[in-house]
Amino acid sequence: MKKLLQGAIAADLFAPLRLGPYTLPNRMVMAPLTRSRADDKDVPGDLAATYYAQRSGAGLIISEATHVSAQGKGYTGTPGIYNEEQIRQWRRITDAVHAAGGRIFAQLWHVGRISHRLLQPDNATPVAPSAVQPDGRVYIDNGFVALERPRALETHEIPGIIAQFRDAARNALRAGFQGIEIHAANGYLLDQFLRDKTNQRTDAYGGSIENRARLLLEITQAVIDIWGRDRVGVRISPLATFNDISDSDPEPLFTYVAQQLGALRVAYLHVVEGAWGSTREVAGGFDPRRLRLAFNGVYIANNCYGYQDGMSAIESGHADMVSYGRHFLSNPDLVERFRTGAPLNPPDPNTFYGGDAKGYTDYPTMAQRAA
Ligand code: 8OZ
Repeated sequence: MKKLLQGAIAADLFAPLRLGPYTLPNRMVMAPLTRSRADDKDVPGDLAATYYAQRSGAGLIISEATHVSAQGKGYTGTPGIYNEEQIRQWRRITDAVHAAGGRIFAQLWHVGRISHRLLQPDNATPVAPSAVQPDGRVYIDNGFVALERPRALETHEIPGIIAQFRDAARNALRAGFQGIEIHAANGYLLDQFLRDKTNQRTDAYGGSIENRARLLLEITQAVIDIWGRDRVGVRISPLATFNDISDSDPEPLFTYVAQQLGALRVAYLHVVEGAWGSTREVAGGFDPRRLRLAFNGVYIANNCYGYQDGMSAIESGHADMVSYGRHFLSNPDLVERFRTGAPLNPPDPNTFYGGDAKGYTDYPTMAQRAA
């Protein structure tokens, strides 16, 4: 039994797994999903408690990306975790998840340059490692506007960024989460520091791989100081180009990141394999197994997995857990459906972002559909 819990012998999606202090009932993770239903003060709504509780059959839920500060915001309708009202509402959400038998980690997020003055406190220019303008648009009020050229953070401002994550991690503890996932993926601030298209700094936070990884590792250590290493995970997306990001040589960069996170012995490494939301096969990419070997801890695979390839990922030892986004979005009882081979509800992209209960809390379980 002990061996099984450690994942050392053959297992499948439905085998329990020991993750830090927790025994997860299965290896299916609900991936972090932006749903854009928070209010204009970045407070998650009441429906969020129902939404997450409905998905408590997941071995682990990762919350939607949650900004650590007002500065870390880049979209309308995303929640924060930097004030009392937000903490109170997150507490209601985590209580609902626990009442339904689930576990939920908070995903902590700073968007960096993927923002706009109109979304920033005092209409300040968005911050980034370097003043490199992203190609892209941002939705504000009723339409899209172009992203702006960000301002490069001064070296003396870096401790303030680390403090934003530290404070948010403390808030998440008070809000009743089971752990933290640090969002270092998909072209947001920490990924902007990692990759050389967006990091052109000449101080200790730019240049070499070691320097570009420094901010992520310092933030990870700051969050560990509050939560302990075994309740902190990190999400990366080495080959994703979403949000106009890339690196000239991603393999050594992300192998180093995986090694260093392994040395810190964090709870898990969550990897968006390939191109976010589309395919795991990317021309000129590298085999994510290298990351797993370098990390040497619990590895969560993500990106377009289904039942069959998810099972194979676990059975072959490629991954310890698999995270599902769209499937969990439209199937609150996804674990049961996979277990029984039941058909899946298709997700409706029109209700992914913003709106109300439609496409949020009204996807039926198998039992509800049968009734
Ligand atoms: C889709 C739309 C808005 C944000 C990410 C937080 O990619 C996101 C996100 C995804 O990690």
